Amino acid sequence: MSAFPTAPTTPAAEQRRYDTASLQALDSAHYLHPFTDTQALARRGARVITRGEGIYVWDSEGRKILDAMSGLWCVNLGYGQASLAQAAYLQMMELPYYNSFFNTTNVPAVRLATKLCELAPKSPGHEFTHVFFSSSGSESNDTNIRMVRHYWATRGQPQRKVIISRRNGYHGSTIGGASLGGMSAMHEQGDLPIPGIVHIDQPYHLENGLPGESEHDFGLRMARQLEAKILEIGADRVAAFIGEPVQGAGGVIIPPASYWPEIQRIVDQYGLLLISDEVICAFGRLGSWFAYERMGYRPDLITFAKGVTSGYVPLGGVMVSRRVSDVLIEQGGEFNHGYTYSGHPVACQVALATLEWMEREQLVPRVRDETAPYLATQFAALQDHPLVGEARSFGMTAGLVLMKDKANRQMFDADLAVGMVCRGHCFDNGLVMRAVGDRMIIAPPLVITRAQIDELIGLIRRCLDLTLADVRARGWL
Ligand code: PXG
Repeated sequence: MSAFPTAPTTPAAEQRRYDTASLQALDSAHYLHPFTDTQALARRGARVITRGEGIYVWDSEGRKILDAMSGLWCVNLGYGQASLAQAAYLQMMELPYYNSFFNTTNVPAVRLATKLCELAPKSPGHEFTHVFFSSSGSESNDTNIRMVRHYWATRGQPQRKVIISRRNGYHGSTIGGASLGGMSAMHEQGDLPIPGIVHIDQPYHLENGLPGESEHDFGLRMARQLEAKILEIGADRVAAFIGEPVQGAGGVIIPPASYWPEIQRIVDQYGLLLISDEVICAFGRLGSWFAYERMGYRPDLITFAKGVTSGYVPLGGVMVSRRVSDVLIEQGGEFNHGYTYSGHPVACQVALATLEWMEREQLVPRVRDETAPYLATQFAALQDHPLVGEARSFGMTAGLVLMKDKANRQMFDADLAVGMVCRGHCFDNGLVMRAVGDRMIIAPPLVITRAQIDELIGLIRRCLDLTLADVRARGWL
């Protein structure tokens, strides 16, 4: 058998046969994976994922896995959605590509930009009028850096360049995106952040809260770090603040309810732009089309990607509110920025099919009123497990903390990497659940049903039990 079966000519109804060992050998010989120690992966061999259906994927050995991470926070409609594939096929046959430079445009990009502006809520003095397209979240945040600096220069304040972000935030992996992000391991490689980007603390009560401090007070205190930072730098030098509504890659960090309204107050007081990085949180993930609706703030710019096409093809972008678009369009002249694939017709057509499917199936209200509240109750119940110190969800994101001694809020020694032990048990038991340190996180496809949530919670509980037995056997408890 060749390592490579022929490319699919028909949808796979049943398991194809693969030579897993050969694929793994070629994988380690030629494929540099993202965020991966290639040498360590070569020893273990990558798991080869070969197909998906609904909320499940299968590997090359035929093992079924419940994908509680929606791929990488993106396959919101689950696998095997024929209408998305059909949209891509038909658009490829009609017009697979044309650029949006040099006074040209294309129909899917126009329709999608219009649709996205319609979907964002309007309030007096606040609406989204325009969309700039890219192919990823990272590119979109690079666009944000350039756009906010161009905005302030156009307004006659070119010194207003600094962007304030948060430690343990994630905004992508390009030089700009990784600089905006607050991941120290990323900053260590390649002298990041670039100049003009500074970080404040994240609103993570468990790590940064003071003894006895309420969540409410903690939220206000963390938001006020923004004010202190603005005053330290000088308000006339600060261009924007960027944050994720709920931090995803950082471990599903759900801010206290007091946090975002206070950020809004500070942003208004000092006049900076507010960027809501909704690459994970938009398009129903938090039970609303856009995440800021649930959080009590009004961004000037929204970063989006991932769920806009349910991950079926790459697409990202920046939604631009009237405050910014009026200045850019009326006074900004040419914005010297763009990507070959800005407004890619196939990607935009798949996005339109995604949004149409969501509207037809009433997916956002279903998540908000039905499945997310059910997940919230079932997930929080995991807190009775001896290893679980805290278990919370927001919409279709959830995180729990593995603790050595939950009564005394004592964590395991980080070097033991208990989260990775737990992740290993998940892997072996047909469940994709991520470990971020000792936080175990999920973001299941938005199409997950109540019965599937029961199955998911059952799997998590089984893996927690196995982890507990393992940790005891190793003498760590
Ligand atoms: N912003 C946010 C909030 C993200 O979550 C990006 C920007 C960058 O998007 P692209 O499309 O350039 O990857 C992301 C991406 C993880 C993980 O470990 C999360 C992301 C990407 C890779 C890994 O959870 N989020």
